[in-house]
Amino acid sequence: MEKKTILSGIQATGALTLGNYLGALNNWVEMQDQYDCYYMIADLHTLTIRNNPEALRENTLKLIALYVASGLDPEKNTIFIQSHIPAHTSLSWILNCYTYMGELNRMTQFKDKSAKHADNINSGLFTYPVLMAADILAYNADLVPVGDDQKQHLEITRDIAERFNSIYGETFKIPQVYIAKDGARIMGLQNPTAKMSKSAEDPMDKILLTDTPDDIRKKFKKAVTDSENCVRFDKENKPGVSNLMSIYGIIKNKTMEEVEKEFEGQGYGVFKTAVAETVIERLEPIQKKYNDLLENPEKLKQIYKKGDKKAKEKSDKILKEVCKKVGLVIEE
Ligand code: ATP
Ligand code: LTN
Repeated sequence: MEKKTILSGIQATGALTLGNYLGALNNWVEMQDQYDCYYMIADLHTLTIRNNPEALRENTLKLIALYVASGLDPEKNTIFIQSHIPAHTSLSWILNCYTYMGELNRMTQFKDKSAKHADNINSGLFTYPVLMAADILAYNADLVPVGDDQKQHLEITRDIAERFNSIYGETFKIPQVYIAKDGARIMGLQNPTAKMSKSAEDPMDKILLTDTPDDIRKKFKKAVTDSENCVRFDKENKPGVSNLMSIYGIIKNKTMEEVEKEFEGQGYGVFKTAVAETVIERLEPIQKKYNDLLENPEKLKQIYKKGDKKAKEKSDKILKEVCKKVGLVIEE
């Protein structure tokens, strides 16, 4: 039987956080054997906010290194750069003409990012979900593994695909969102009621995958908890402790009850140290591989060139079919 197709991506906005790893990358790694996987660097999406051009270029390559260092095997996965594949922007334009302003206006990410970047509410920020829909539909992806915050973008992708199919006949597969139960939403360490975000200003709020062991220890030590001093899972009333428990549970593969039992009668000091050491242990081999890869830019180039080629072949075919359906003259 043919393998199902997966597509996902991460923006090249800077160093990845533990939230990106546990919510996205870690799950991708687990899926690489069962599916035909396409993982891209969403560099075009990154342009919706102002970037230093040199930093964006550097972050794109670093992100490829991090994909591989986190366990994505370039032999098994198609790892590529979004801007290298013209089908994404071409399809995005076409899909724009099948997307309503009202739908885009409802996107919470647009509202959040407009509030955050009030001086630069550009139309790319508004049509961001349409480019994302194009990323997914250009590969006829069956499954899109993302964190909880991207669910709404998947819903609009499905709506656009269904609308197109109902006008032109079966063209796109309707993709399913895949949100892993654990790790769907890792929260900030200083503000555990908001997600841990790589663009957060406060460095103490986020663990970066490139943080040193000492940074990690310091950040967990200062993580916001509560005054109960009891390791108990209660997201509502104990968001800080519950978040730390989730992090620990995912890495150790333990349920929340098991974590509660393990730390029964012990205070937050012991618990925080255990969480920090667990994270350090998980990140150590990733960091080593990441640093080795960064010293070998030729290898990184080989990886994305190979991925680009395969991604282009697949997406060109689907784009062509779409162009044909809407009435564009195509070269056979
Ligand atoms: P930014 O702060 O630049 O908006 P981000 O940290 O939210 O970035 P994205 O590039 O938007 O990261 O997301 C990459 C992937 O990581 C997505 O699948 C997203 O759902 C997931 N992700 C991001 N933050 C978290 C988090 N705190 N918990 C779980 N998953 C997350
Ligand atoms: N919007 C996503 C990144 C992204 C993506 C995609 C994820 C761009 N295109 C296609 C899955 C599929 C984000 O910010 N996490």
